[in-house]
Amino acid sequence: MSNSYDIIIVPDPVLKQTAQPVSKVDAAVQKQMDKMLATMYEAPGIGLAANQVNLLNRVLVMDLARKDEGEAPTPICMANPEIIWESEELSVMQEGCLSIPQQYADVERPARVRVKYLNREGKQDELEADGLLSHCVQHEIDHLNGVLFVDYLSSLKRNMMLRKVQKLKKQMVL
Ligand code: GNR
Ligand code: NI
Repeated sequence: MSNSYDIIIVPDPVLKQTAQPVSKVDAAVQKQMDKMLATMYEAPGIGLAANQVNLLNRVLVMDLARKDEGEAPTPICMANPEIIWESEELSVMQEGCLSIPQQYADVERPARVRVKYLNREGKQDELEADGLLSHCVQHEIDHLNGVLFVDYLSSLKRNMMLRKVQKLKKQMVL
């Protein structure tokens, strides 16, 4: 009956798995999207992918509105997202991940992307994103492909961050 999911923290095999396309956006998928949004807002974070809540369908949610600064929510729900265009220009931004708590690193990605997806109503839609939204949607699609932002770092940095999260888990700081 809970209105939110538990967020999976590294290491967990579900975070390395590829999520499968949804055949249609039915009531169950809409309910999942709503519950993922609630989970993301509660965390709080600006994006959440199905793998992070132990589900392996290609569903993600995002909202970059600053609720703490009084902005109205601007939820974006996507099923079966596909990057159909990416800029040659690259962008470096500091990223974090709810599945790798309290760890942050610069990640380089295409600066702008165009994404095709099914929206919450099951209709084809497209989003062209730049800046933080571009990093976020690419970060979430990576999750659906079993890829984490630390996978772009050197193994030294990656292992350091993963060890820090283990230590946090053991100290029960979470
Ligand atoms: O809350 C989040 N912030 C963030 C910042 C920069 C780039 C990507 C993100 S997504 C992250 C939430 C998360 O882990 N989504 O998978
Ligand atoms: Ni993440």
